[in-house]
Amino acid sequence: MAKSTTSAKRGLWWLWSAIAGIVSAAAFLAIAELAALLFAKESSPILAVGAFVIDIVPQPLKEFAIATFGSADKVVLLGSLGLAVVIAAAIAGILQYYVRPFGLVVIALAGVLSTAAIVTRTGASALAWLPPVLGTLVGCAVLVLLISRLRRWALGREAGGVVAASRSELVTHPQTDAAAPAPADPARRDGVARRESGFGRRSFLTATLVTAAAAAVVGVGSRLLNATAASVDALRQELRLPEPRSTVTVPNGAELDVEGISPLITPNADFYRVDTALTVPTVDPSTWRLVIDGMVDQRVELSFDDLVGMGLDEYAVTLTCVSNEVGGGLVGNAIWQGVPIRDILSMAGPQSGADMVLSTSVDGYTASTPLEALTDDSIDAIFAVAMNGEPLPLEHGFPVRMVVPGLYGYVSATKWVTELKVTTFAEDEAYWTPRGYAAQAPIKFSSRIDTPRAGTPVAAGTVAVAGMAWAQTVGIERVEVRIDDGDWQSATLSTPINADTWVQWVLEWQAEAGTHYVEVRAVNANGDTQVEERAAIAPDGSSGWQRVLVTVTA
Ligand SMILES: Nc1nc2c(c(=O)[nH]1)N[C@H]1C(S)=C(S)[C@@H](COP(=O)(O)O)O[C@H]1N2
Ligand SMILES: [Mo]
Repeated sequence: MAKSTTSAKRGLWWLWSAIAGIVSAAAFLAIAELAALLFAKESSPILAVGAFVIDIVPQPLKEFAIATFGSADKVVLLGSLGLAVVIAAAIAGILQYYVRPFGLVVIALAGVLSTAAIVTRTGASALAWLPPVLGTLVGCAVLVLLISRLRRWALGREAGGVVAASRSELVTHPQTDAAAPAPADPARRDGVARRESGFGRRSFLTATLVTAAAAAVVGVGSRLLNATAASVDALRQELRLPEPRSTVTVPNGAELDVEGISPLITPNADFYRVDTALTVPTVDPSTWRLVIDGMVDQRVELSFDDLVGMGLDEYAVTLTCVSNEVGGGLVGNAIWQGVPIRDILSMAGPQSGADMVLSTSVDGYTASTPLEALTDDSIDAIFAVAMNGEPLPLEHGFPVRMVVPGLYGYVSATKWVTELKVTTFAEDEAYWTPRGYAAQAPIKFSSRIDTPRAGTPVAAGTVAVAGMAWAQTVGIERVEVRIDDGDWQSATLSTPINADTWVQWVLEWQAEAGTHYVEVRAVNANGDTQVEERAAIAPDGSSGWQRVLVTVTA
């Protein structure tokens, strides 16, 4: 016999399933926001769909909204959109409970619509589809999970009153159970049903609560971080740096006209990025401070305006990562604008006995740079504020980073830098030192073949073998190429910008059909030949000559 309380509770399943739908939508949005933060900033479904709706609202309705709500029109529009999302999510939950799998269909539809809204926006990146798609998958998974638990709860409860509850029936739809035969033993039947129901209720409520809380934390957190990044990006767009006092002249002949060779100046968008930051730090230049402390006569603290006010000069420097394998792409060349680090260190007055500068970034990353490399008049170590004519991109250290010619990035090129502590190698350790990398790491000079490439056959005849070579602070004197272990031949070099930048090289090769080894090595301006012996990237950088197997077709 169904008791009256049971029938009252029975009426609530639609409400619980509506809540499950709303929590699934929250999970969808939270994961999409998180993925947007990590992979594609512009892909927030909340904003993209909002913008889409604003775009498609008919003009008369827009005018009506503006007339009625004034400057709050967008808030009203987005509020209505939010309400529509909540209602649709509730309906999805109810549908999934009563007419499986139509709830999933509603979420998938929302996924398709938001993906379409996102990828069709101007400026959408290649990964723009990822956040809404991940969100859809997680939203669907949460909906299935919650509704199946709810069903278990409902089934046990209703079975306890009216119908059977055999294990196999617990996973079937409640509606179908009305037709099921009653079991022979009512006491056993009630016991099983109550246990199942109790378990179902607890697991449903726990999963709902935990998912709702996690979605709230992840979603709100990601949205805030995303919004901060967007606002710092806006500050960067508005930032007007003073004209540099001096500029870099790129000499004639600095860039060779060879198909497939890397550009002499690496565009910011193509510049390699290496850091430990999970999300790009966002630093407002107006609150940024640089502190010089430690073994100094006087602690120095500078604002961004103080730094830039010292006058900017241009420097061309090729950056190299210690993780760059022979022939690899973790090397790039840019024209930076900045202020010599030695000028600022001298304001603080390093004390005798100091031999290292520990630089720290806003996110706690540290690098150990020999004090010598930052004070030497002949080394252009700078605090850089601009990269290739624009303020540093956020991911390359906005608003201020270090650039030190001749040292691998991990011991010198601290991005989002905020502090320089003058200290000793004996006293302090940087981020990578206890992790298997050397405390001091000058760049091992090297050369790279850009063209031809292994796996891309070339036609027999004259083939341009070309690439890059770098020996920061020293300069490249010669690049040599040999084919199939033949004699070393001198390549033609581009005119270097300076000793801190890479040079391009090219050698015309009369290639005959077949497969051939093409090998390169550099000689630096001191007359040293690039080290032949292969070394791994740890602890202080790779070495060896790059050798490419090239297929030449007849
Ligand atoms: N704050 C911070 N700065 C950092 C790093 C980092 O992890 N965090 N990585 C360094 C390393 S290993 C290299 S090679 C260069 C890379 O600079 P880029 O990403 O602008 O090419 O940044 C250096 N500066
Ligand atoms: Mo690096």
